[in-house]
Amino acid sequence: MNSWIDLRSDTVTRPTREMREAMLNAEVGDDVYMEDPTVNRLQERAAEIFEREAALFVPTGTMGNQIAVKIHSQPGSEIIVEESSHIFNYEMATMSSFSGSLARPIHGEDGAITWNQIKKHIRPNIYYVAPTSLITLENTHNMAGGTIYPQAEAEEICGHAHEARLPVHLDGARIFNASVATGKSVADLSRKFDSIMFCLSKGLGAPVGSMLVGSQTFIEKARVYRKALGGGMRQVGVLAAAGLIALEKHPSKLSEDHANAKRLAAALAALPGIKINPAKVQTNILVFDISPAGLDTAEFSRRLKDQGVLANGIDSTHMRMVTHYDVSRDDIEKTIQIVGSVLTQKTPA
Ligand code: TLP
Repeated sequence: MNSWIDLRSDTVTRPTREMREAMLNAEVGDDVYMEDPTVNRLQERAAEIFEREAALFVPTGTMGNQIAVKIHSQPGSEIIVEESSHIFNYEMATMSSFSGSLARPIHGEDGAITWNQIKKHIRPNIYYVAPTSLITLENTHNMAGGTIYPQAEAEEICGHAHEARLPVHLDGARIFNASVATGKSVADLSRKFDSIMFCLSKGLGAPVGSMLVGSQTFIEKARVYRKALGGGMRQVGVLAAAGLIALEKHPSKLSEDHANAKRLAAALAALPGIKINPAKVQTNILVFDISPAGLDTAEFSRRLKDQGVLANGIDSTHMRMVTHYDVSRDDIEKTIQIVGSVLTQKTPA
């Protein structure tokens, strides 16, 4: 156990005792032979919860997203992405190296691009341009500060895209946060999408694992690409056991993380030197501007760390803080105090 208040990400959670016990007792088999009963159960439950035909356990969200890109796109095509999306910025340009496609980034207000924007960037199937093959959206949007995709907009995009014979993939790493915040089921939030990736290892708290969800045909193809990428795991029921607890029991805990994020945002907004609109903090992520404080994020992070709080900048002026189940309300109150003292700390001459 360490005593850091770790707000760097919701990926940092440690598995609960219940998860560890489930891992110890997990019934396992060889999942490459599709014989791991715990993995099979997790996949069936994910498909049921999303009201889809099938699901596949993958080691990471990145692998899940990139398998979906590979299936939906053709080499030499363009993929429409939001400018600050994870799939574009933090997945090692895999859509170019693995799928052979080019990203066409579009700026979205609070991370949400609209059909009106997208339609101007769809390139036709003509011999002299690379055609658009896929659209990807992110809900909640990580770098926009955990924002929820407006549902009507997402559905409009899917509807028009399908008329244009274009698939739409959802990076739903934190779709359960969107579900808890809106009161809509994850199935309703994602029904119109051709495929969905969601993470067990973010706010849901599993140590490892993400899921791809979609049609039977999509998942059969995904299994092949997972193997090609070296993601065919063997007695992986030990991980799926923790994943099942994350999926069944942890969505209901996310509202606490959201309340903590809102409390933190309201307090930070009142501090001179910090710019954040607390009304925009909808889930468990805060992104705020510290440039009025006259500090860069490297220095701000260093000062926080000296006082026991871990948080990173996403660029030289913006910090990100993420709440999760290993951060208590008490930790949030301490963080508020510490941020206040960091802002007034004298810069050594
Ligand atoms: N996000 C991580 C970092 O990579 C930035 C984090 O700390 O938030 N989609 C979204 C929206 C994500 O936020 C992430 C991880 C992924 C995909 C990839 O998941 P993993 O890390 O499992 O490959």
